[in-house]
Amino acid sequence: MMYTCLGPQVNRKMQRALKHGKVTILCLVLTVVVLRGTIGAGKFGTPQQDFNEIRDHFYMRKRAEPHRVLEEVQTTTTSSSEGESGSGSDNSNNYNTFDFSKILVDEGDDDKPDPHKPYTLGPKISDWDEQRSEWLKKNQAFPNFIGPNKPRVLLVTGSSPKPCENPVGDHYLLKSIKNKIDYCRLHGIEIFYNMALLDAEMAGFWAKLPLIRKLLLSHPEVEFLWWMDSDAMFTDMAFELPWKRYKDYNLVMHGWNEMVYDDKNWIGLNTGSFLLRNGQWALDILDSWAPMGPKGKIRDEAGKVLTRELKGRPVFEADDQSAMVYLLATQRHKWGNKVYLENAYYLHGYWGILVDRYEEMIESYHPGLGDHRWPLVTHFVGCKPCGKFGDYSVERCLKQMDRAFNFGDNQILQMYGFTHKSLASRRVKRVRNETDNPLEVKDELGLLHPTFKAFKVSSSVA
Ligand SMILES: [Mn+2]
Repeated sequence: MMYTCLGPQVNRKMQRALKHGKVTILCLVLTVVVLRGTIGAGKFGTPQQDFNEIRDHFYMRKRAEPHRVLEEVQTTTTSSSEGESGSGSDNSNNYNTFDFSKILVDEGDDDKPDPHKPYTLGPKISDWDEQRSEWLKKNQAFPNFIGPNKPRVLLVTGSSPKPCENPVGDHYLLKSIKNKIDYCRLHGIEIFYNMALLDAEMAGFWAKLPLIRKLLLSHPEVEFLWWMDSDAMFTDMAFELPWKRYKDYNLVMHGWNEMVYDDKNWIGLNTGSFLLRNGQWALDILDSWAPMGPKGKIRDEAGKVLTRELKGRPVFEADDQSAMVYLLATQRHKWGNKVYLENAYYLHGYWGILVDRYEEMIESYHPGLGDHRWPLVTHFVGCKPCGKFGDYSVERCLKQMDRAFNFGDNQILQMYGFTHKSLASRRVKRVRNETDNPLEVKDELGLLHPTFKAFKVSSSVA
């Protein structure tokens, strides 16, 4: 109809233009098809995912030309499929398609350490007990005990300064820190979340050592530092540690004396969740613990020694846990009398033996027990949701981490009259009716105002 209204000349021109357009579109489609084939984008992905994968591929290779073409294609797809209004051509407001690597600045290499200098965590300090008690005397507003048998505790955890390999890993880190914040708020414990690598030599599982030393020295008011891995979660929100039991000890780890001292078994103790008392003893054991840590040749060679000397240890570079077993097993006379290996409750609890029993625990027991009936901590050893590869199926790890999180979170939600619909569900349901007498409500576990959190009214405070 439109063609007939125009002259034959114009008509032919338009047909030619249309043909050109068709060829252009055909070329684009072919490009995408070929790219999908050659770089192996997701076989069953949506077109959106395919474009993301293709785009990521090119960002990785830093090839500007094809990436520009693809971004244009993508812009048109998203705006047409989602019917976006507004300025149109500009995609810079879209978080979904933004390539995060654009803002990651590479700051270059770290300073290379002098290979002839032996590694130390810091300047030698040998009178920390005197320095610290002097400080505590002068600063009585910052006591190291906040109640009878209630030491001031700093829980320290953290994760890599980089985003996770898969963004879902960051979501699990968020769940993990939320879980720790909940426990610590209830128990009057302070939290430190570290994301900085303080000492490039001590990357990986060794990073906690320089961090712990720094925090002990900067916070003399802290009596116990509680290290907890980011892959460990509190599953008993009501369990208060038996602080009195540890009054004569400086290091508390989950473990068994026979397995460490007799068998030298590399899993005789676990360093994913442990307590270290602030004092000269702590600085000394950190100094003795650290030498296998520096990455590269030292760590690799030390790994061989540990695998040879410890029972059941696979071949890999030196790790902090094996080094601790080795240190205690070979120098029991030096450290043993101040180390408490706890197994009366789960200061660390291996997830494999706990997660399938949560329903049974709910059926038969209640929070506050901390042991096999209701574990204080569920530790996802071998799951690496923030890394590239773990030792277990990703699906099992993430599913079970959700269950552990919800298991713990139900104890928080009950205070406010809610619970998760199931251990697998993010959604919640009401378990208590609203009331116009909110202060009359007593929560089931008494966690709204637990006695272990009550502040002592001190007479020394004016
Ligand atoms: Mn761990």
